[in-house]
Amino acid sequence: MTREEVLQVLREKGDYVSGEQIAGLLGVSRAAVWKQVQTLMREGYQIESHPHRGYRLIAVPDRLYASEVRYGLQTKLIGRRVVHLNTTGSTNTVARQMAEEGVEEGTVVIAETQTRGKGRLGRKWITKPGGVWMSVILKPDIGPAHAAGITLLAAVSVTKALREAGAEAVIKWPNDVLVSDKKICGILTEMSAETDAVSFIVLGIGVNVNNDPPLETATSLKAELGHEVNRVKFVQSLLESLEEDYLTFKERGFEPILWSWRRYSDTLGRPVEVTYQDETIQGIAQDVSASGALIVQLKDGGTRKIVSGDCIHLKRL
Ligand code: BT5
Repeated sequence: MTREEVLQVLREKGDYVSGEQIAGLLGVSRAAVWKQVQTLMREGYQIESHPHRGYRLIAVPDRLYASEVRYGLQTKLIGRRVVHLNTTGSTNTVARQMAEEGVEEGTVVIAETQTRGKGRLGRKWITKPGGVWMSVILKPDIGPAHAAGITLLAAVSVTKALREAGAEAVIKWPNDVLVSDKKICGILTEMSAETDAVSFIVLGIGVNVNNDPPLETATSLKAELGHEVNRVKFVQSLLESLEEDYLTFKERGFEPILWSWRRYSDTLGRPVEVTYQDETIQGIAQDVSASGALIVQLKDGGTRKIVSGDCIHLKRL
């Protein structure tokens, strides 16, 4: 018997339930039930314990525990397994190790804080308590050249979840989601691949939710909405939109995802400055390709296809 099972009984009853009844339902001793109740209380669950009436769940902690995230989660694949850590170096590193050990697709690693949050190209990702820092293990049937498409897909899913939470989110190529022109989310897609096939992808998603924005150029849901949100609900909504988009991609490829991306994109149609491989170019962002590359129209009329780089939105003319 696990504490999750005890928690589930308490949740379903919604009122007092005796230790004896729980013990009977789960086929264990009353002492074993009490032990799990104590563990739950240590984790921050508020449980009232009454000598005659039994136990009653009063409040759940503001933690992204697996038992919270999975409770009521409407997905089949993404989040089948959730691993919660109070703190770790980087959820992407933990997820990569798990993927190498063969963990199933859809596994999610979530941490309350990270000590070495990673951005792209060795940059740092600032991780404050109150945000959502997680990595999802995916095993898409694609070649390594198409992995960037997964970043675009995730940006679409995050944008949908942020909009559902009430923020006017838009996408900046390649891996940022912005609200009020400030970065609310960054995505770090890492992969392990053979020459012609991806063996797994670690999709790292960081969203400033109930934390204060860590930089001038950043914002958070709390800062935008003026109040905190329920992080568990936000993660569930994010995992649900991610599953929807990922299943669409599995069935029909990147094309329908690209259409959503174009709709949510703040980059397309704009003058942009893109830096990649020690080169900086300016032009108008025209489109994205099926593999996630940005197509930029240069002043001289030519076009450039940029697979990965950093993009700055310039003022519209
Ligand atoms: C990213 O890199 O935006 C990818 C961020 C991915 C973070 C998640 S959290 C869960 C998972 N585990 C990890 O270790 N990472 C992933 P990039 O495009 O290189 O942007 C990095 C830049 O964003 C930094 O140089 C800062 O300027 C800015 N930045 C850092 N922390 C930020 C934050 N919390 N909010 C907004 N901007 C931030």
